[in-house]
Amino acid sequence: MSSGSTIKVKLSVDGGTTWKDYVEAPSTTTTTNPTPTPTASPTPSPTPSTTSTGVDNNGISYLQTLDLDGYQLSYSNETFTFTKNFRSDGSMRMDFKDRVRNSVFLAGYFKVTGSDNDEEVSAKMNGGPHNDTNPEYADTMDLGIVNFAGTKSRIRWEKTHPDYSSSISPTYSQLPIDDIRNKWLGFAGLKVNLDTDKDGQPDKVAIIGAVDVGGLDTTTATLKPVNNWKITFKRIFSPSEIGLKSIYTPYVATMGHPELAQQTLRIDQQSQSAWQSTTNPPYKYVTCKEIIASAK
Ligand SMILES: [Ca+2]
Repeated sequence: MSSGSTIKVKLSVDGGTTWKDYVEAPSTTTTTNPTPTPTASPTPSPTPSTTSTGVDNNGISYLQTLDLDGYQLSYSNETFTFTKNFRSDGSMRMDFKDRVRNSVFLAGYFKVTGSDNDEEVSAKMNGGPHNDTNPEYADTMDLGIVNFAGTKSRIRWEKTHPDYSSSISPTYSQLPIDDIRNKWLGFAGLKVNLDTDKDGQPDKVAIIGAVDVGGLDTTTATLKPVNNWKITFKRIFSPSEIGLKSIYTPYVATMGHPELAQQTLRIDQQSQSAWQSTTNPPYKYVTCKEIIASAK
């Protein structure tokens, strides 16, 4: 933008020579080089550290299972790497020990076999190691996402290994679903801390189980998740209902052993050799993610 500038010139105003201020009128006829409007350099989009919409690297939806309760779930700290704990007795366990996650999402797609209708796909959340060395470290929320028959779900508390509480039923579910065996289906377990009175501290815990009854799209070579999720277990617990030593973070983390925090997906009565296959094992897209619930 050009504007008048004050310059001193000699003007003959009184027959002599007198310094007068002369203000140059802004030019309207010549376009001087306009100051170039700076092109806004786009702020580079950082890789989002959390996300609430879309799907993960394998096509699993970032589930919003507490939408109707007024919470948005944000996902972060994802891992797709787990410790294979595939046992000869048929118990297949996928252990995530990479970090403490106070609220957690566990999921995977499995082609389950087995004759026992009441075996189940389970998610062991908010816990620690299960062994006889420190049996009190277990302190686990053990969610039976669904039984093999597709008719039941439950949660139990394992305060000390191997002592379980009695089973607690969901307050909401979309069960029954079809029998889950001999087809690819998705299974998810969530433990979510909730701050219902908005004082910045968690005061309730939502436990949710879900099954992608659409399973994997076999018409695509990449077998993408269909994401037709049905709730198999949903209940929001007050702390007094949870028979554990530590509710909002794994007990081992409160005992100075955060490295022992563990989340596990477990399915019993499976074929160990099938699960050890390097070419076509009956599991895919197994993942563990941290969740944060925020009031909408
Ligand atoms: Ca609170």
